[in-house]
Amino acid sequence: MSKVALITGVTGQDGAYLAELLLAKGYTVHGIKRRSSSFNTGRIDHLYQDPHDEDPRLILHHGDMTDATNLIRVVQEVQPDEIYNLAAQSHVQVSFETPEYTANADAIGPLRLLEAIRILNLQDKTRFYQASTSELYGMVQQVPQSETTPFYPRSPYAVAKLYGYWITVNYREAYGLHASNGILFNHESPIRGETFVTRKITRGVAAIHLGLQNCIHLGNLDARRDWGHARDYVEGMWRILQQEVADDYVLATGETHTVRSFVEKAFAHTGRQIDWRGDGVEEVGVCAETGKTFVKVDPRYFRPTEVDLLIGNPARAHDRLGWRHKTSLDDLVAEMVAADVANVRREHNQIGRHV
Ligand code: NDP
Ligand code: GDR
Repeated sequence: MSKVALITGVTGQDGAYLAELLLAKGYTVHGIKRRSSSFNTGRIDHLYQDPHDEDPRLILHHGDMTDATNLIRVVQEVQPDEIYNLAAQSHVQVSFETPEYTANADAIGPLRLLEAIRILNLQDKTRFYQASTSELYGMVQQVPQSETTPFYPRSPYAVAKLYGYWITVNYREAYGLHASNGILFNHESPIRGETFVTRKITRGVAAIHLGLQNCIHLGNLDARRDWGHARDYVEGMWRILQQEVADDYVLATGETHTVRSFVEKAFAHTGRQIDWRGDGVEEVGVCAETGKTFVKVDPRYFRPTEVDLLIGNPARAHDRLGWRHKTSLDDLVAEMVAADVANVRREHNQIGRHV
């Protein structure tokens, strides 16, 4: 009998990579997707089979993290061996604009799933993974950040995820659930959402390279992040749920880089060197060859409270899970820029403007 997994957030970046990984491992994969007025399954269309096929291995259910009855019904129907709770309003800046919704989906959402496991008496069968985040560390207390570093969340998103983290720990301790947190540092890919900084940069670099855009507008260039590849991190999620005893794990590369440095690396892949002039909101990135301004700072993208420095210590995951990130930042940037040059070219060719 193949194992059965339920992935919330299956239409997102991580959901797509995880579904692919679990299908390759022989799982039957159920995913929850939101109803949308337009198609929202672009990231998993290549994995999806006609539901009328005899034995589909990827099955989608409509649902929402804010709807407890729906979640209970789906969990009851699926009877999963493993639940990966990846669904969330995952954009930090957007959480300042939609704090209550973010709390409902990102904090109470995991509670609803944990309760579903209890209500349905699945605590001996179903293992639970909660998508926790390095944003929990927020204000820098100590670096590198590990499972024992104190939390100090700095956004409504991070505060909501703090509840998700602790309710997962609490249900493990109170009811003996096999429930684990992956405290994942930033991970990116060619299918990263377009409004996260890495993808915004690689799409912008591609459009500038093809002569379709003049400039990228960014916020805080000094923020430092520990960026890995999503493909490597979903492997870590799976390994976390294969442990005999549930626990919490940091997944990170152990390196940190500024947003400014990510910009330089991305432009370098199109043969452009960026020189920086001015500082603060006046800072611009100028193309060394042409003198054109390719990057401008726009305070609109500054956050009311920022997370300045993230660098993870993945020693526990190395030792206990045998997990290591495989993709270097340079390879990640190269893959993202190449994919976006192809994407932007295709989009423009489709509307008859060949580039
Ligand atoms: P994405 O934003 O790409 O995907 C989020 C997924 O959640 C999408 O499928 C989205 O659906 C779905 N979703 C959002 N709100 C709801 C809701 N109310 N009900 C049901 N589904 C919902 O995020 P990632 O794949 O990058 O991240 C996966 C998880 O990991 C998230 O919980 C995120 O907070 C967390 N995380 C991510 C990190 C990263 O660097 N990527 C690092 C640490 C944690 P739709 O497609 O319709 O929008
Ligand atoms: P983050 O990712 O907030 O770390 O959350 P994001 O890519 O949005 O920001 C990273 C850093 O870049 C700075 N920045 C900008 N960010 C965006 N989005 N747009 C800009 O124009 C811009 N300019 C500078 C930000 O201020 C920030 O410091 C991501 C999400 O995937 C979360 O769900 C996840 O929990 C964490 O990573 C780990």
